[in-house]
Amino acid sequence: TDKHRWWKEAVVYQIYPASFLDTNGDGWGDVPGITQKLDYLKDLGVDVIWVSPIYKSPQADMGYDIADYEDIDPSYGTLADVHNLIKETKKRDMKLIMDLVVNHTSDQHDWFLDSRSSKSSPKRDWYIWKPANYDSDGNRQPPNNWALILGEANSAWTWDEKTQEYYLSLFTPEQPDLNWENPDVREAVHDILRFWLDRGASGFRMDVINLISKVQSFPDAEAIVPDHKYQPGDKFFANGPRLHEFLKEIHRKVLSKYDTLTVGEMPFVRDEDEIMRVVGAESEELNMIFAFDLVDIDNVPGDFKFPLHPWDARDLKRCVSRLQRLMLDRDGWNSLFVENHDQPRSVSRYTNDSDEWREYGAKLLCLMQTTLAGTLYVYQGEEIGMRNVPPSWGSEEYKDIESINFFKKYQTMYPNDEEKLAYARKVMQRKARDNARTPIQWTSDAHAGFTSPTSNPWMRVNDDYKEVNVATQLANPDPDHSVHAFWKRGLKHRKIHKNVFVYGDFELVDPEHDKIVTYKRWSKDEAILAVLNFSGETVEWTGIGELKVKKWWAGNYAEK
Ligand code: TEU
Ligand code: CA
Repeated sequence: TDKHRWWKEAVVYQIYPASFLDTNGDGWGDVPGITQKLDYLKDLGVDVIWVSPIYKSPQADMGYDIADYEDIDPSYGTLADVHNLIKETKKRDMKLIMDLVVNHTSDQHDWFLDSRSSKSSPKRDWYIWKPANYDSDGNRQPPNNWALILGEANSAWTWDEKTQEYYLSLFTPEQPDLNWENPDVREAVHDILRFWLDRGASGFRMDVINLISKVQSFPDAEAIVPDHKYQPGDKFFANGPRLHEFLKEIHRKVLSKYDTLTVGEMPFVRDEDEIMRVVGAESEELNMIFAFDLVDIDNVPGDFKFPLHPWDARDLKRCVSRLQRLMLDRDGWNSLFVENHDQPRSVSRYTNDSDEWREYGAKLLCLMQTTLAGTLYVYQGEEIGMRNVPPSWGSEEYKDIESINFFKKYQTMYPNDEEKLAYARKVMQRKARDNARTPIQWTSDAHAGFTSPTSNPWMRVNDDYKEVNVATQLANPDPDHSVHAFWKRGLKHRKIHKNVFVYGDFELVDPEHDKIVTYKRWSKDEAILAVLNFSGETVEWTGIGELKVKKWWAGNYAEK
């Protein structure tokens, strides 16, 4: 019990506010909409809500481009609405964590406007500016060959006409990277953390926090993706030379003075020692990270994200087991998630989402997540088994800048090649971030009850809302007949039996089986065996060996 912490046991629910609930009829979700649903979340078993960015933002990347860290975007409400939301969470013994996006700002942030105003601006050095390179034909080229993460056909460097230099903008040109080498930048970030902690926030989800330290020589990346001028540069900007120094500084100066939950988003990095440096019990950096193993399972290694990579239960077991061991053998901690606003819906990705199988698939994923160690993150809509957008939607329904850039790239590279464009549409339907960003389906009424019947949702509602919605599932509180009720029960049992599910030991059973995921979890006085069939076939499995199963606990097929 000396290792027990509230943030290990907490169930965190991620809210993507634009698509959660619209209360003023402008078709865009808002902060009062979150407050209105707190009782719903409490009843589900949620302890902490993580709200994706609601700060002032031009929304070039849905709020991950922040123009003012200490104010709320009017489209979401006011600072007073947020204070009220925090007050209402506390009333219900819940907590709220904010999304901290400080690898970059919006290009409309005052700091950047100042920085780009002239080479002698006092804020010039708050961002990463470099002179142009010139090729042998005398054409202007960016300082290196890094690709834009959300638009891989383009450079991660953006040319500024006025001051005749490039600035680094890893995600989109509207998201210039801050220069963390400058101590004033770091202090300004510390102030942002204090601002929100002093207003009652209980911690942060830290956006791409492992990208804040870059290799200062900014070398060219190795060319690994064919037919592309610009290449993934993560080797030089993920977990860079000063990352741990910067994280320890945040801890020393700010976090150590509060009782917080901190989770750092950490793409690209797999090295276990490197992860432990961040999340080890003695590290004084972060409580946990989002490791990408599970959500990268269908990505082609060394490629951009859209190509489809086949996988089976063995791959899943390798990911799961590696991350479980990190917590149990090495005294680190980790998070548990299969969905967020950057990923397709899990029921579509890992299981069969047809009408016949969707509910079974959603319950299978619930069983896996509620029985593994780690702080559990449930993404809005996951608790009712929402699925990807239908294949019938045209590319114009996709609103995410990444999807738009991806489709544009195909149109430019392969104009009028219907086969290639059909392929682009197909992989978007499988992997685009839009899949998780459609409005939450609350009811079977117009617009799924997300907004008023007479208004227009900012993004199209999934066609399946009459069958898949919260109201229908709440009306049927039997776990045999409702994904929601199944989740609610799973979360409840996870709390009651936390010694097994949160803190217990873990061992894979039958790791080489290619269709089922099987493991044991146990504490001093209880043990469970999970047998999860990830294939579309009936599997007969007799590998139970010496184990004696006393009680059938829960299954995705009807139990009665
Ligand atoms: O995501 C960063 C990230 O590395 C990925 O999850 C990325 O979005 C994905 O590979 C693209 O397909 C974070 C945010 O979660 C994301 O929404 C933002 O766009 C990004 O940072 C920039 O702030
Ligand atoms: Ca609204």
